[in-house]
This record gives sequence, structure tokens and C-alpha cells, in this order.
Amino acid sequence: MRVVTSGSAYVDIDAYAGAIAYAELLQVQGNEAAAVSTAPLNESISDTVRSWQAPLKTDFSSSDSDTYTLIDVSDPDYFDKVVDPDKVDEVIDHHPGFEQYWQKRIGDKADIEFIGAACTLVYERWKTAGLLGKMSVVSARLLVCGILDNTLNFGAKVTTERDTDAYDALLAQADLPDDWTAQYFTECQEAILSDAVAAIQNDTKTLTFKSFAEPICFGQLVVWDSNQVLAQHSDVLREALVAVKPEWFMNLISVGEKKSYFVTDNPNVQDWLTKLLGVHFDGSVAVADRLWLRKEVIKQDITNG
Ligand SMILES: [Mn+2]
Repeated sequence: MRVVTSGSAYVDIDAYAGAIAYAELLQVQGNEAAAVSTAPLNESISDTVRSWQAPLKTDFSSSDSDTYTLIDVSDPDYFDKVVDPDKVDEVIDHHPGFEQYWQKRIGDKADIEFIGAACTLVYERWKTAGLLGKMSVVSARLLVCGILDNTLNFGAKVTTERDTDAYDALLAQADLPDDWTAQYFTECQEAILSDAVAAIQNDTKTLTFKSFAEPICFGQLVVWDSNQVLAQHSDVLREALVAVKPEWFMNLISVGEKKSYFVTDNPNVQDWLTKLLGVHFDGSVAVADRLWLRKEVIKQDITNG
């Protein structure tokens, strides 16, 4: 059997959707295949998405004839524990770093391209095979969600035209409500904010920037509507970050507005962000005119700092 799986730490919607939809394509093409994961599902797989009950095997015992297909991961250190690294038959991913390693091992069976979502690559497999008409509604819905999430509703700079083309084609056969984008991200936001402190702690890094004298605690949260978060959660988020370091800030990514809100009451960090990103603080909040990912702030420090 072809075992289609992903990473070990957790599975997000891009990995979940990509594995399920690719296993389905392999089945439609006459292969014995299944999507398998033993990793926990994160908040991007919302309650409504879970209610679609897509076929994912979570308990799995391997047999000698199994081979493994990896979706949304290519670093062998992060593969699901079910994977036998010597029996990898295909890799479909959008993270850079292991392109040459897999090219040497499996040649054209490695497809690693730096685009918005692994789900886009899976969609393209269906399209190339001429089998889009046979894709289940659930797989089309899942791929839509994976593309929305990983491109942050097309606001992330990693988004390509291939992602928007895939999204448009999939949406046409996904049978989703008109306001699905807002509904999906709002559900994810509610799951995150049900434990806001844990969510920010899971996405906080203390980083050294060349344009600032000491390491800075950099928290990040991805939400649909920042206003609710600022109104209801800013005190606990501030306390969680200031406890790590007095030099702190939070990047609140407001996906619905395609903007980042930078929050800190440390005047030195405020000055630094003002110079680095061209933002202006009003009180403890600066609203950027675009969405910034953490890796983009780091890059700005390397090139302009
Ligand atoms: Mn991904």
C-alpha cells in the first residue's frame, strides 16, 4: 500500500488536506493508498472541517510492501513516526532545504517548490491527470482550506498565481457557503483564543537582531479579526510576553484585513520597529499597511537593519 503522510510534531490543514486528497487521487488511479497520520491535529483543522470526517487513518500497522509518500514536509528529521525512511517513494512539499537530497534519492518523484501551499501542488497533480471531475467534494473543500490557511488568505508574500488558480478551480467544485473564508478563519481564531496564552507561547521566539542591542522576545498570533483580540486578550498576552523578556513585542496578524498589528509598550522596541518597518506607534499599537510574517521581519533586519 502507498501510505500518504506528513510530519511528526503536529499536522496543520495543508498537510491534512494534502495527504487526504493525494491518497484519493492515487486510489482513483487504481492504487491501494491511504492517508495516515499519528500526529496531533492543530487549530487550523477547525471543528467544521473535522465534521466532514475525511478518511485519515490514525492507528496504523505497517506491512513489508508499504511505501511512503510525504506531503508538506521534506526534512527526514520531522517525518511521522510510521515512515520507514528507506521506503519513501514520493515527496510533495513547499519548504526549501532538502531539494537536492531528494532529487539524488528519488529523482523526479520529488516535487519541492517554494509556493504558498502544498495543497496547490496536490491540486496540480489532479489537474495534470485529467481527473478533477472525479475529486470528492470533501477533498475539494479541504484543499481550499489548506490554500487559504497557508497563504493567509493570499496575504502572505509566498503566495503565487498557481495558488490563486488552484483555489479558484477548487472553490467551483467545493460547495461551500459564500462567506466561508471568514467563517473558517473565525473558527480557527476561536480555537486559538480559547487558550490565548498557550497559543502565544507556542509561537514565541527570542531572537537576536543585528539592528537591536539585545535579544528580543517576538510573539506572533494569526487571527481573522485583531480588534476582538486587542479588546479581550491584550492584557494576558502582554503579561505572557513581558515575563519572557522586558524587550518584547507581538505581531498580531489580522488575516481579514491583510495587516499586521505590532504591540509593545517598550519604548526602545517601539523605536526600533518604527525605523525597521516604517510603522508608527499610537500608544502601544502600530498598524502596518501590510501583513508581516516573522521570517519577513527577520529578513528586513538582515537587508536593512
Ligand atoms: Mn504547508
